[in-house]
Amino acid sequence: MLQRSVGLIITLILGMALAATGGQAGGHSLDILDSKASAYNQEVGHLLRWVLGFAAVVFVVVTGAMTYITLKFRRTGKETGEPAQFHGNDRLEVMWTIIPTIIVFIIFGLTANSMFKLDKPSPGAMTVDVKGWRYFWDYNYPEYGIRNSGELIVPVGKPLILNVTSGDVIHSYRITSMVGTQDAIPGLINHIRVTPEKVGDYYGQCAELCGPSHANMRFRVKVVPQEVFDKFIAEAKAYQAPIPTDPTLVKGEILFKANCAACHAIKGVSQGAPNYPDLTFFGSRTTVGSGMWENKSPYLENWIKNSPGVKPGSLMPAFPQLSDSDVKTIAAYLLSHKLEGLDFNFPNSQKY
Ligand code: HEC
Ligand SMILES: [Cu+2]
Repeated sequence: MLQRSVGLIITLILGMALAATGGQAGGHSLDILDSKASAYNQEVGHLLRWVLGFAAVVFVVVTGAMTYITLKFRRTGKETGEPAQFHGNDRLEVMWTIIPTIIVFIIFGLTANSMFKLDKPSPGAMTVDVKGWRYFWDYNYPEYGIRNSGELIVPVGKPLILNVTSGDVIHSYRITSMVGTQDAIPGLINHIRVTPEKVGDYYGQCAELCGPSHANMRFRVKVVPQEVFDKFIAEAKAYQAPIPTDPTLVKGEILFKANCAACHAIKGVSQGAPNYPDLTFFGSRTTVGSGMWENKSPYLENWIKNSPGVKPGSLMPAFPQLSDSDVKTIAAYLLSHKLEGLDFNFPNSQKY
């Protein structure tokens, strides 16, 4: 018991130290209270400070009273018989009922105030449909007729409404440093309203145990300047898969059509199916395996060759029948599909 308490206290202290230094995770500095990222974080930070303040007062009063009483009434050895006996103290009991009640009402008021503030309708908001599948996230921009998987690209400073749902089991959508979690539940649409206020590459993670690769169900949110977003939309809408002329890419397309097209859509090449990632402009994706690895050699080849081997439980089959050179050829073919002049790889300083 004592050991467990000590362990818990050490964990807490380490956790706080980590939080204070901005806990580094894979090059992303995650900070759920980054007040520049969104109004949501600002409100949460504001509430947290109030609650911590009350908690500190309660802590000092309770431990102070306990220390005082323990010392004042400790056994001295000079006692003669039993000390005076009494039952209860009406004034004290009324106080320790009323004061916490008042504190709870204040916190309730502050919380309700923050919730109303954040729940205001956002005129001119952009809608994105977000759908979780084991183990990746799929995005549709209904206003533009664009689909993308794995990475959500949004403009800075524009209100967003994310319609979050799931195609299979319950997942949960969390953009760590920007906004709170919403569950992705089949047949139900939950909304996240947020205005991203800072350009950058945001780390995201499924937050509901959904199977063996739950922990590997990641994603990125790329908050880009409006003009970059406009360019993205224009290019994505007009996207035409290049007709391969290079012999490697010609072979790549044949291999892709034979092995991959039943599941994966590439606009103009294959229909695919909605429950598998869209690979239309995969060359512009910064990660492979749903936020797991950088989208480059050898990660991409390892993924194509044996996806369940590198990501346990992946619903993409392994392809032992493909030779290493075939895999390279397919990788080159996939990477040749990209949006020109757009780079969603941000410098280190802009990862959250
Ligand atoms: C039975 C359906 C199926 C087939 C066939 C299939 N895949 Fe996949 N693929 C998936 C699924 C499911 C995922 C998502 C897995 C995950 O992230 O957990 C995926 C993910 C990917 C990704 C990563 C996408 C991203 O954004 O991270 C690439 C690249 C990919 N597949 C390429 C291929 C290639 C190349 C082939 C053919 C050699 C192929 N796939 C065949 C189902 C399939
Ligand atoms: Cu999940």
